[in-house]
Amino acid sequence: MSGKLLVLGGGGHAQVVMETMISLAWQERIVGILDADPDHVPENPFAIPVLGTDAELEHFPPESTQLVNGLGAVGKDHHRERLFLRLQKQGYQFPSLVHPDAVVARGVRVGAGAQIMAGAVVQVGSVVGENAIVNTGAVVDHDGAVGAHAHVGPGAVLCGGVTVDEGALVGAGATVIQGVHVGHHAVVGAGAVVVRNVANGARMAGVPARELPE
Ligand code: JB2
Repeated sequence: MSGKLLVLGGGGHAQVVMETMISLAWQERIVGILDADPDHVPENPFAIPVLGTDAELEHFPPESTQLVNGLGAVGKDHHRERLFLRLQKQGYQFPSLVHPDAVVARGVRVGAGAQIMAGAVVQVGSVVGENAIVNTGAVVDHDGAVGAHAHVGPGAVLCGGVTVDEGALVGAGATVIQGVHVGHHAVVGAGAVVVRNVANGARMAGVPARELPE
């Protein structure tokens, strides 16, 4: 892989993304951070400069520059997902990011821009979709499917054969038992234990997890 790399967003998730990029020895290629609010980006320990807003992309065409999505929060407006899709449509490529201290079984398919962070384990037969996050220390056991733009939070566990559809969030430390299906853009709260299928867009919390009212 070659070419310049820009990080989108400079907040909490971007710090983890940048550490992963440094761990992959990509530092020579990282030219900077673009952020919607460039004056309030916290300093990063890697001395990666903030170049301005996404308007700066006009100086970094897709032919020479690849992007890394540093927005983490899934949020109601699906901003991380929309930003990825808009810039992908403009021709930008998003390399997948697999931390050298993640364990990814042979044959696992990892989509464009997917991010698998330090200490995560993705077991045999699984698929991680484009722009999805398997965050720090999360587990996707055998035959799992993490849909495009979905986020498996830090320390969450998907048991064997779990499917998490597009744009869904499984919060930190949650457990989803084997074979369960989590619908698209559903949200599973931190620490929940999901024992039944989750409807599209539902919000679940508790042990065992129950659907929260709108
Ligand atoms: O359209 C945008 C845009 N919208 C917001 N383009 C660019 N280039 N940047 C954008 N941003 C910027 O993303 C915001 O101005 C802000 O600096 C950054 C988001 O940072 P924040 O720390 O608020 O959220 P985060 O998504 O990086 O991290 C959250 O989610 C992670 C998964 C935190 O809760 C973390 O603790 C969590 N691990």
